[in-house]
Amino acid sequence: MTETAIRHDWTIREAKALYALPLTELLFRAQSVHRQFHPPDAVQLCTLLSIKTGACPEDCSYCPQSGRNGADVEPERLLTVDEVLSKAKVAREAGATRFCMGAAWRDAREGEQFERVLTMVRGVRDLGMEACCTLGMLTDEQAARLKDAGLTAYNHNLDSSKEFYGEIITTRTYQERLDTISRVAGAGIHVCSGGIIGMGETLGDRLGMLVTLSSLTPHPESVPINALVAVEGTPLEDQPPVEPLELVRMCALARLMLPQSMVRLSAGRSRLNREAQLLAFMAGANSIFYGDKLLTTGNPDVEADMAMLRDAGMRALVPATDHAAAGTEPLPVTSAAPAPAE
Ligand code: SAM
Ligand code: DTB
Ligand code: SF4
Repeated sequence: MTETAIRHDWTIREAKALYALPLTELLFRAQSVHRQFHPPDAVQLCTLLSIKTGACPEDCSYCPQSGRNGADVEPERLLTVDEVLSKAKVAREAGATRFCMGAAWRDAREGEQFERVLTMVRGVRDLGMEACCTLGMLTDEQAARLKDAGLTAYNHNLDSSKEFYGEIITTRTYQERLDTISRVAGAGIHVCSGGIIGMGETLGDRLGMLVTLSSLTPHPESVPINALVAVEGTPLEDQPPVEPLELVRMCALARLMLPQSMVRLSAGRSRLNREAQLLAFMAGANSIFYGDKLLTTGNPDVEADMAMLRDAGMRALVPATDHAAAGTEPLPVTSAAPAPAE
């Protein structure tokens, strides 16, 4: 196979043509690209923690944490540094290499709360883990301070296409999302940006989001692909579940259009059986949220994920940068494939 170019000029038309390929052909192409840029047997394990839950002023119609939606989420103040770091230690013990802290804010707070988040970031880095935050919009100064604290990545999703965005959120614009992403990249922090499928959008909207992500320079370091978790009390509570093969195809398109990015099979994994998840890995997904909870909703048990990876003979990814820095070989993985029965 010829070497894959990193492109910033994908069109919806091209993306639709790929999407329409027979699944076997699409998987083959996506896996061929995957192997040029990533080990085929490794999955990044990222653990999420909601550090500030609920009562968000934004009106994102998918989100159980919006104070304008009627989901049964108990609002919580910003956690203490100790509370967060004790969860990060548990995640590290379980094998996670990235710890992602999410806050239900429109924009990151100033003052003591922001200082606290910076201390959390430093603490997570001191534990030897990658640190990611998602705190809403940022100023240039906040982005620079997060970078100084050692933040690895900042999650700020485009969520869908520019055209569909106004249907799901009215309290901010697509351009504001792009502006924050550009501030994050400008500060030298890796961008984590993806979206949600299953909100009532068209295929063109799903692929339009990937076209926009691929137009960014550089491409986002990671791209979470979430299937809507339709939470009771939100305006999207009655959306039908995403068909697993649509999620698999979406992962394949993300892999083909964003060859170097980590493609994270994110929310909605609880509804997928192991075989569907393994198809998504074949399609180029190489990262998951790992831990019994996402922010406010459930996620597969750690034991079930370990068993899935072990039975598939796959391993947890160890960040290359940490290896290079430590001059070490990849850690032995708790999920090492068992010897076949004699
Ligand atoms: N408030 C910040 C923001 O919106 O950027 C950070 C937290 S927010 C919960 C992070 C992301 O979670 C959203 O951008 C959305 O993609 C995802 N998300 C929220 N609710 C979801 C749901 N019910 N199903 C799937 N993904 C969801
Ligand atoms: C992302 O794209 N998905 C994560 C993370 N980034 C912050 C959040 C998923 C949230 C699912 C609904 C919940 O648990 O509240
Ligand atoms: Fe708030 Fe983020 Fe949820 Fe939107 S997605 S309501 S900004 S927490």
